Amino acid sequence: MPRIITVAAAQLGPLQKADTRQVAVERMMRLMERAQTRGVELVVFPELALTTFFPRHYHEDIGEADGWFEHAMPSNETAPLFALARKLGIAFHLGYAELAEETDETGSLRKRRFNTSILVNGRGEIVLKYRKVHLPGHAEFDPKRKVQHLEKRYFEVGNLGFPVIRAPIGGLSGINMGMMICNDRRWPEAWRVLGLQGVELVTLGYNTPSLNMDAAGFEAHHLRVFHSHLSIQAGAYQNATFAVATAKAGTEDGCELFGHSIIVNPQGEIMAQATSWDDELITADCDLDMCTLGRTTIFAFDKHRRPETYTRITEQIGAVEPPVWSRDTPTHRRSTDLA
Ligand code: ING
Repeated sequence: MPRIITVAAAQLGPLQKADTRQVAVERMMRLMERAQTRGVELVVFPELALTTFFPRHYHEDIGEADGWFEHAMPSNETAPLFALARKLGIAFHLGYAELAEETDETGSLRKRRFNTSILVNGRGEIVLKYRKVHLPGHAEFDPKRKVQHLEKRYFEVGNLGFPVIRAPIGGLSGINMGMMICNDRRWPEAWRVLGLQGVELVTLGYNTPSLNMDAAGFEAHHLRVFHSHLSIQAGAYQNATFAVATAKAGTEDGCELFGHSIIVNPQGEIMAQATSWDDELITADCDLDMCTLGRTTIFAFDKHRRPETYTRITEQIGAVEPPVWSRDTPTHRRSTDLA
């Protein structure tokens, strides 16, 4: 019996600073209703889907930004989306800014802020939560930048790892589901940690500027989308998994975010792509048995991986300078040589 699930990327157009959560939830509900007419069983919404991408705005006092965060989930504003999901029996992935009262690693109870996503099943139950690990940008105001990107100011690094859960979704008794958020998609480590847990469907949302906001140098505009797709297609192929990547797009507060949401299969092929920078639903029928070929041949991790040669990946943070060749440099170095 083929294990087929119909999924959708529910791309959102821009959310302005003045747009309320109700505006965002209404638009997401319309997309979920449209998804239902196409037999969709899982809808993936973007990163920070309830508000404008507020990390582009600087707040001296971080507490002033608390209004951008959800203090509960479901919240009063998101309850109608959960109710519609229950009514239609549709699962969904939602990205939002999470404000939690939680103990930290020192054991002290305090306000903690994360860039979070949840996976909610067709009965409105939260079956998985993920907190963004790779926070791009900077923590302090950067006068050189055209636009700020203050995720390191407003969010802590996610403390839930990259979890995978096998959960019933749609008509299937179990799918190995995993999540990541935006910048995570650029890091092969994130994909591989999910791949090493047998993930079959990675869902992710993103808010990515269409122009390079760093003052660090020119990057040709067409490369923004290319790099996003390259990362997702490579991650899906190299871990034999499907991926649904959903953008928040369009011009928010004068800043352009690109769309180009995609659904990718375990061969790395794009199955569907959004063509607008507005609210748009793209769908695909994913035959999960397609994961089997990759993970039993080229990417049969247990047969081919050599972790003893990968120690640098977990023991180093940044790159180190290589040795300079000289006539008496040995032509090879011991794999454990971390000098
Ligand atoms: N946005 C961007 C992303 O990783 C970025 C930040 C853009 C980093 C382009 C590097 C290059 O897609 C978020 N929200 O992570």
